[in-house]
Amino acid sequence: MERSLIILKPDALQRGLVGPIITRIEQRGLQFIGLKMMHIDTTLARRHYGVHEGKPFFAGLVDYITSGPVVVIAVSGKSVIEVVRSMVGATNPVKAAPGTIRGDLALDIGRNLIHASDSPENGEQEVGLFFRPEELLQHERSVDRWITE
Ligand code: D4T
Repeated sequence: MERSLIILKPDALQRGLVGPIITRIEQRGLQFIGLKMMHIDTTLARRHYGVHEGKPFFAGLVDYITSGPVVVIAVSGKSVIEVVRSMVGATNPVKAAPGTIRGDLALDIGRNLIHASDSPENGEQEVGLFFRPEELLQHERSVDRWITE
């Protein structure tokens, strides 16, 4: 089982796109194990985007992700990293395929609506960074046998 951290970034909330984006993820059959609204502070933003420290877009990225409330979601399942990344689309919405979240709903790399973990290792690390263990509710769903064989 993999875990992925999804962040619906401040533009998703401001634009009223939380519902439509969550609906896409939920309708795919993915299992949510954690979900909350929060305001990311600078310390957490710098940790989360630490790999980009020193790059020209780093300051703008931290400003953007800390500019308002976000919704963070932890999802769990087989191949969930690849499944969610393919639903999200390319980092730059200009290059994101139609049918993806960014390809349908976003236009600018600096306002690309959503984050999703890019490897199983980063998924574990990021879920641990944004959720306390007691906030994660792994549970059985009776519908799962109709979603995975
Ligand atoms: P996030 O991490 O926000 O889900 O985006 P991605 O995983 O798709 O892409 P990323 O880590 O490479 O980039 C993080 C974040 O930085 C912004 N960015 C990126 C930017 O503003 N200019 C750039 O040139 C790049 C590469 C967009 C996403």
